[in-house]
Amino acid sequence: MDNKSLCGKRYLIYGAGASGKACKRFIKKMGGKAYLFSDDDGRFCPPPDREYALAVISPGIRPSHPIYEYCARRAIKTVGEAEFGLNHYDGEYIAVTGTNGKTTTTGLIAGMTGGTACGNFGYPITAALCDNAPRPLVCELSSFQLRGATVSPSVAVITNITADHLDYHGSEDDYYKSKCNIVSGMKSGYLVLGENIPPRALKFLKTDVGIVRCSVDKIVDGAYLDGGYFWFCGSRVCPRDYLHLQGSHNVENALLAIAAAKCAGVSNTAILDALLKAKPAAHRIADIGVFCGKRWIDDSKSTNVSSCRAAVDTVGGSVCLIVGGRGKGFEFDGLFDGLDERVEVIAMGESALEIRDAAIRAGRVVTVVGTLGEAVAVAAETKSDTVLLSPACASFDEFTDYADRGNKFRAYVERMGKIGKARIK
Ligand code: UMA
Repeated sequence: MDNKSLCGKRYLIYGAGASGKACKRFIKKMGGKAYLFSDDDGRFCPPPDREYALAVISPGIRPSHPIYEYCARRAIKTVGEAEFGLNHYDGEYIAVTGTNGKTTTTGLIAGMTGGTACGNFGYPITAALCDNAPRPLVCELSSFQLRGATVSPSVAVITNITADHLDYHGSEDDYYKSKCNIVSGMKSGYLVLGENIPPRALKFLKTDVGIVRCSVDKIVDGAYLDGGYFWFCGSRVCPRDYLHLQGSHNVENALLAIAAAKCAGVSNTAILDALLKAKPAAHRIADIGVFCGKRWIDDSKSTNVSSCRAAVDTVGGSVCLIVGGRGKGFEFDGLFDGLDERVEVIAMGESALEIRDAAIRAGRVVTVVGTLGEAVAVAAETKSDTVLLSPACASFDEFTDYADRGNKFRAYVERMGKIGKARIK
């Protein structure tokens, strides 16, 4: 790391969440001066005028936020916190993006390589640098973090792509382009590609690095499943049964992780050890237990239609699905497209009426409620074997984030179990 590069310089940081705070700590550690700002009561207050070497912007700050105009008028260059951190990291790193499966894949690769999962994973990259976290860094990068960024991992992974975060990106193409920036600075190394990447997104993928494929149902030049074993480029890696994470989407995640780890030179022993130890990410198809005669599952981490449908596919029997929250600019028709009759739907939150309209178009009926508490109470009265919270929406209409939503869901369910009736306020 080039310590001198930050020394004595002033940095404007915008966004006082995890990224902004970590970035401030990092800049100070590196001898720079950090000035941290954020909206006050939801309103932009222009930071005091000073000579800033650079403005480091947190990922949740939208491209339309006035801080960008503020910086443009003063000719202050802007950079995202993740790119800023990676620009000051002298080691090799693996980067993972995609619409779904990024967190699980990132965690698996970190386990296999003995490195540190960071970035959108919930541990800012600048925090990992401050903490001298074990290498290699395995960086989960969101479309927010990749928008306009140049990064150069030694191995890049794109798990899959379906349109998401359209409220932030403004168009599907902007979202696809941002995701494809994962290879923007790569001169060598490998790009591991999942199977589900639409041609409209692939056209933004301009790279000469080696492409490694992954497949659950055919033999490809990369990682695949065959005869009950995981394979990589014609060599057996380990039995598929070593993976205890539920669902076919997790087999895809494991293949992506195996491919990335093999590209990084990891041994089969380290790979199978990591697969054996893998635990599901928090709030991702997490079994809460049996209450009021039904199983309750927390999949609060699902914030789009495809992850919700993947969760539904992992649950057998009759299912009461709780969906809704803050929409992200996409349609909900995909939620009902071919949805099994064994699934009944409760729609909650800001997007409940939009979901109801999509259901009507598909000839289905949904129950509309206001809040998660009401949804839990209604779900408890249904005849379904399992209640699955898999919202396919952001959480910010009622909660601070998806973890808060998942924790409150568990608390409502456990409380209901204790009082023995479905009355939640
Ligand atoms: N703020 C403003 N004005 C705004 C928006 C935010 O002032 O218009 C300020 C507020 O002070 C607020 C702070 O910015 O406290 C929040 O910053 P942030 O939204 O960038 O969030 P961080 O706490 O820094 O967390 C971010 C990621 N959040 C987002 O991208 C929204 C976290 O991903 C990530 O784990 C963390 O950095 C560490 O890298 C979360 C996420 O929801 C899990 N990601 C999205 C997703 O996975 O779908 C992309």
